[in-house]
Amino acid sequence: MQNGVSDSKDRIVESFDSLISVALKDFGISEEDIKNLKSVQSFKNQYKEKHDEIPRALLFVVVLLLSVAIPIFSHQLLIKTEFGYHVLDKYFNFTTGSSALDELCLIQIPYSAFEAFRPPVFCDECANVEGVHRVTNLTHEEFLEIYAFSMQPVIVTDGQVGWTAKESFSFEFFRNVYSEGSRALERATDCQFFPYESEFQNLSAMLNMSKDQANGSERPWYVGWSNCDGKAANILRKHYEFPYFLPPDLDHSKTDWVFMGLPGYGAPNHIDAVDASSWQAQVKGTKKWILEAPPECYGTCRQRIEIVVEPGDIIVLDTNKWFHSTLILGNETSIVIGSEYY
Ligand SMILES: O=C(O)CCC(=O)C(=O)O
Ligand SMILES: [Fe+2]
Repeated sequence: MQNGVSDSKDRIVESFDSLISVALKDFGISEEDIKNLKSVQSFKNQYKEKHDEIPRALLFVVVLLLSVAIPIFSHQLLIKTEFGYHVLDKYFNFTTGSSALDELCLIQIPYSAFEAFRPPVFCDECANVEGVHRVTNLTHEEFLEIYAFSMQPVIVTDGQVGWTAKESFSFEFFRNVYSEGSRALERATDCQFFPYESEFQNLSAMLNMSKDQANGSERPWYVGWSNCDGKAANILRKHYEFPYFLPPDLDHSKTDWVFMGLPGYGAPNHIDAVDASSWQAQVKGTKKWILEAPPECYGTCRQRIEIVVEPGDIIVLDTNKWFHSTLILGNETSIVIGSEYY
């Protein structure tokens, strides 16, 4: 069908050309006169428009590639590979005298772009997930087989037995964990800070809030941060252990995360781009998690799952595949410590 149309267009062009050569040779009309004829100009314009369609489509693809796909691809190449990291480090050293580590958060992809281009979830993984399991005495084998690398979330209710975190962790505790000058207190890429529902730009500002604000009688706050300070990590680890159900051969080398804030607040709905699933120990306070299947799995998977995590629980879920938001319930400030595992 398409070929038939373009064949007949080619024939029209051929006949048009032969008419013009007759006019030039036999009737002695000049080329200039022919060009100026209204009908010739309109025919040429129509022909040009048709031929412009392909270059325009090509131009669109090229612009799309240049403006979206290539920046995202190069971002990933630079951030996620050792070679890319080396290149960035050299570049930042040369231009600003600082390291790539300190500068990387300046070139993070905006969340909306990341979300639009995230890899789709393979919906078979959530098709049988009806809710969040609640278990105790979870063995390494069961954890590996059912939960470790699946979309089935689980709450382990005896996960914090023997920990002293519950007695020790508080706003004051975290204020004292970081010594002055700690790189965790300022902006740095390997120690991320999520201000969520707060006015704070970094961990330092958060830990320096007034006592009244900390205890909830002033402005709201709910924040999360990854701990990149080795000294602080050693202090934190005196008060918790790697959850007993995580087999030792899983890689636990990822940094700790802390999420902390007042009742009534929480993290807005989002999906993560971390490298693995993670565990979160609810040390204090009560947190509601709202999980949503990604849009590509609507109709295959349960669209929304809500679950309340109590103090003493550890929740394990893949935050790269479930959209999630949180809300602190009750009266107690929520304090959570967690990490990723491979
Ligand atoms: O604990 C929260 O409020 C949010 C945590 C979160 O988004 C995560 O662990 O990926
Ligand atoms: Fe998250």
